[in-house]
Amino acid sequence: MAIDYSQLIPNNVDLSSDRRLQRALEQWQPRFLDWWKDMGPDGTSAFDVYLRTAVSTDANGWANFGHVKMPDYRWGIFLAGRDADRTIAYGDNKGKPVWQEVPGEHRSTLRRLIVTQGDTEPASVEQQRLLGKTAPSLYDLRNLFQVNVEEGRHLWAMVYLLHAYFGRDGREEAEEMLVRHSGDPDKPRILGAFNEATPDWLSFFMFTYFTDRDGKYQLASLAESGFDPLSRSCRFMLTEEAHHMFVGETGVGRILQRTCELMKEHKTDDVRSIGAIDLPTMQKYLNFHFSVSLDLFGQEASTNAANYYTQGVKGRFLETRIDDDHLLTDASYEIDTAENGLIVKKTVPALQALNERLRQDYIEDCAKGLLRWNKAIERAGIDFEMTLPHRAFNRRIGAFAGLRISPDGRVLSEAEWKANEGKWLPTDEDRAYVTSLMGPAVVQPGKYAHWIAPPARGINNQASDFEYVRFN
Ligand code: BYC
Repeated sequence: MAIDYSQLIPNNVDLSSDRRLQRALEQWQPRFLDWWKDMGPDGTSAFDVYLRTAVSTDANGWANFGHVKMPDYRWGIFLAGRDADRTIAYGDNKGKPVWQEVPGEHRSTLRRLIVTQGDTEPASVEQQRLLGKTAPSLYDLRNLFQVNVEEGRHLWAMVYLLHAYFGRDGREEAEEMLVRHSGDPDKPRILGAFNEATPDWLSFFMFTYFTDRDGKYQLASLAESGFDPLSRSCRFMLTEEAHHMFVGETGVGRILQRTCELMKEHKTDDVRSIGAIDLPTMQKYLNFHFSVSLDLFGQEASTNAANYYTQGVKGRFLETRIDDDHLLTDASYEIDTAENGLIVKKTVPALQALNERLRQDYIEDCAKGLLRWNKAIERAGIDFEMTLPHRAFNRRIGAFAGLRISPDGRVLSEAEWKANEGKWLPTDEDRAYVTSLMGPAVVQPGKYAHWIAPPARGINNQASDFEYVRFN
């Protein structure tokens, strides 16, 4: 269904046929816009930004480009098309038709998952609120804003589900989405990574590479849900998510490229003296964002995850492409866990290991970008390799939470950890240095901050000096 942009809330869910729901969402809308004004990208409401806006959910419809003021961005509700024959692919309900309404027995589980998912979306916008002030180029500024408006729209997608299917509780949860705030000591966001600061662009690129990639894996698992409206929302969100990870991968890649160029040009490793971000500091930022993102997958052995699967509420990554019985009642899976202060391998029932299995899929995906970054470093003739730290490094959730583990996976004493922590994670000094490079936003079309290389090509193939943002 094409999207009617003349409506207050653009949508492809035939919202006007349900007046009550439409009214409820129209009441939430001004609160959302107030939140965007107060907590979204600071001081940007007059800017015209070259944004991609979805006009329909088919392949040609979701990438329409034009200059838009962000408060006027057509936030809306888009669900991927319905497959009338879709059945639940796994668990106790395998083979049964998917649910168009929420089954009573799964109501609280589904609500909780939707709230957890929804909470991350405005959280990331809050985390990135001030980055526009120090954008390294108009190209990057535009990408930041694209990510921000899409996270806002993802919130809309989850709020629609809460309003449409969870009655009064759902409406209350939708209100709470705008009351919790990233890093707020009294009302924090639900998941840890979304309460960390994103104060500089290196953090932003690492966040979009690592944390948005958790989004990809969680959304893909929720896209397998037996609750069809959730599945359809997540399928459409995934199309948008790909760009966020692209921003992260190319952003980190462009910083690496610039650093390597300057190392060669000045024949030095000491690039801080010439205003670039040194490779060891980039590795520390990587270690931080990777480990914080690993926590987002939950416990290694989880009965919650087993229940979600058995009930048909949340599946595995690309569930239907996996060649097994999709019941997992007799299967086992080997996980890394901790016992008596040591990292050990343990075979557990596969149903309990679903968080860990998803984490493993995620780790393998993360490694692919590092291969590309390392090739670029090698091509530059520089002897340095970016690596993913061990999955147990710097964890706060799960079996390794109480342990001190080095990036290469050795269990350490507290004293050893303290003596080396500053080599592995960004220190205050590192953060101060990176922050010191974040000058006023670079606003001349085609110009870039000193510490980052230009992109290989423009958005939507625009020329290198295209005016992605007009400030008015
Ligand atoms: N922080 O059995 P477990 C994205 C709690 S990112 C705090 O493992 P479960 C995006 C857990 O709640 C994707 N608490 O739990 C990216 C549980 O509490 P109870 C977001 C945590 O449920 C960038 C207890 O520990 N989407 O979209 O299997 C920008 C036991 O744990 C954490 C989702 O996360 C944590 N990290 O797994 C914008 C999908 N981890 O029951 C957006 C929805 C665990 O003891 N969420 N706990 O009170 C889920 O599927 C699950 O809630 C989780 C947790 C995978 C997160």
